[in-house]
Amino acid sequence: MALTYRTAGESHGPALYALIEGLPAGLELVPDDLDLDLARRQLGYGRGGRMKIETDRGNVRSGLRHGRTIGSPLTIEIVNRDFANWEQDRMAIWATDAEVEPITLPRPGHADLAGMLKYGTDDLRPILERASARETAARVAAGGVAKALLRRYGMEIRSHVVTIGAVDAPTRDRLALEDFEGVDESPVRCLDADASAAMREAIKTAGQSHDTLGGIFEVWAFNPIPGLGSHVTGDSRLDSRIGAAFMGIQAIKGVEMGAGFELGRIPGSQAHDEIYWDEAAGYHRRTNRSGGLEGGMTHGEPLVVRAVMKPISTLSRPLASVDVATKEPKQAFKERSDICAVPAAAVVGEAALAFVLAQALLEKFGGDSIAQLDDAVDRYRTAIQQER
Ligand code: EPS
Repeated sequence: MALTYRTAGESHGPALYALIEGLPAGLELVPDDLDLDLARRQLGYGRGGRMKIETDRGNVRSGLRHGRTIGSPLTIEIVNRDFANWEQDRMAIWATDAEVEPITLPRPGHADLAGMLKYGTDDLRPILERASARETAARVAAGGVAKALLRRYGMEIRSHVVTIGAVDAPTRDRLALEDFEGVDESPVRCLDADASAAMREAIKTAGQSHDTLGGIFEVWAFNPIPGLGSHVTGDSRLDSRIGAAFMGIQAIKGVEMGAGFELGRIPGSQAHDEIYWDEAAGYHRRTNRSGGLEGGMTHGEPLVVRAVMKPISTLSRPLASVDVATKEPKQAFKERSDICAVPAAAVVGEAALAFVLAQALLEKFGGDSIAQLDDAVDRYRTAIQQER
């Protein structure tokens, strides 16, 4: 059975849910596999008031017994504490006598207008509730499960923020797993102390001028087993799946792997990663401009994915819009939001990459139980070891 996940839940509804199918039986999980990443997603300088209300925790509702998966669908619930403030009126589940004014002033950059047209609603609330990046809490919980599976085979995922607004961190090419140790201590999850301070300042200034900021983050997967993904079809190339997973994150407008768009500016002699072999390291590269993928397959160097997040589209000094009820020009709707959520988006990116890699792992090695998966991975590793 293929590994898949779905999420459900509204931003101000009772809870968010992730439903994961296709996990092998016998995978050990502990609450921290879900909760540490859920807490990391809530951090970052520039988050709004909502993060003070919520303490996101993954409540497992099915699929786990005595801390191990049993092969059945795994359901994770993340309660929205804020629902208590909405359930009487704006987000009442059942028909209510409460007076709730429709919101008719769509925000430029948000799903509001297109969603209203598509779903035939004169109120943008039902659109924004599901479009909200609050949904990413459920993805992060699913990613925590994927990370636990990958960790068993030595694969580790990390992320850092490289740009916020006009502030770029110095470029770092060959990062090691240890380089990420202190990244969560930076208020913007940036590896460079000076850039971190400048990014924080930029967010503060943006907030003071009623503005918002986007940025760029990078996600790394260390020690990928070589040969995950495939060159044989477009949709089995890992590049295409990683691209889709990242572009599917709210507010992401571009993705690149390795040297990405820079590869269009340099000749082939400088673009590709030359191949070396020695007894100790086996096949290896001294550069990683491919970002760990050739022909849609992992080749053993770390995966490096970079994504750009546009600035949050809820502005406290709103942009021009149109009242959908009257067609009069008006300023867009405003509501509590973040000034910058790029540090959180990087944690969501980790979950996206982890899930794609976990899918590729199970696709290649199969198995209904962890013991069967272990055997298949061991056999393959022995076989490619002999190649070294
Ligand atoms: C978010 C929760 C939301 C927003 C943000 C992300 O909470 P609220 O709307 O109640 O303030 O802070 O959502 C958006 C950026 C958006 O555009 O909707 C979260 O948990 O990440």
